[in-house]
Amino acid sequence: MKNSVDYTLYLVTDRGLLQGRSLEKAVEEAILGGVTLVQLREKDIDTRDFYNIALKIKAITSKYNVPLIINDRVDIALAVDADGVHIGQSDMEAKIVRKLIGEEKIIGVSARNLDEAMEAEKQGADYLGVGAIFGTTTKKDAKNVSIEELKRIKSTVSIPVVAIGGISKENVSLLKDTGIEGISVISAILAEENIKEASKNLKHLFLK
Ligand code: TZP
Ligand code: MG
Repeated sequence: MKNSVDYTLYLVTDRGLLQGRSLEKAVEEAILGGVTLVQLREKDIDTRDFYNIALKIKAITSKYNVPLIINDRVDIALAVDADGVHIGQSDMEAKIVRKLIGEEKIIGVSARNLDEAMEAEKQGADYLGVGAIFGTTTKKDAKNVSIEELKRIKSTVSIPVVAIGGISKENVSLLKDTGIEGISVISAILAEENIKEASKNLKHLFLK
């Protein structure tokens, strides 16, 4: 399964952007619009709440056969039998996560330059999230990564690469000749009134 993951349109969640709408409904709409992979990303939340949300989101992603990745938390991923974990540069290292989570699960690593990308691949990452490519207000401490660096990473590593950070319908076409496997998006999907249409539109613009 982990070798056949479709990275084309990778939704990362942020409940803060939903303006009262439920995360379950938002994720379902996004999947109906063409999202191929979902990452549950929660900051400042109690473990039990994170677990309960993860269970609910897992029910939706399983219904549509879309893989679910959990941000940072190996324990939550194992507890809900998610498909994998996404870790950043200050989280536990990929090789340690691999020992805990096993060979079958997906490990994604955030990389901001070629060195981080190569190290993550060496440690057994299954894919890389590279960004922030465009300016973003969703992650306050995000550092900018140029499209040139993204291309360098893509042409050096053998694992799938997704771009993240400020990707919108206005700029997604700038990523088309980079060769990346997919785009990872928060606000251009979840802050939109019509989540399904926004997803459909982004996917179309990225693939066209
Ligand atoms: N990592 C790098 S940028 C970012 C993360 C989690 C936020 C992306 O959010 P948006 O709203 O798609 O810019
Ligand atoms: Mg992290």
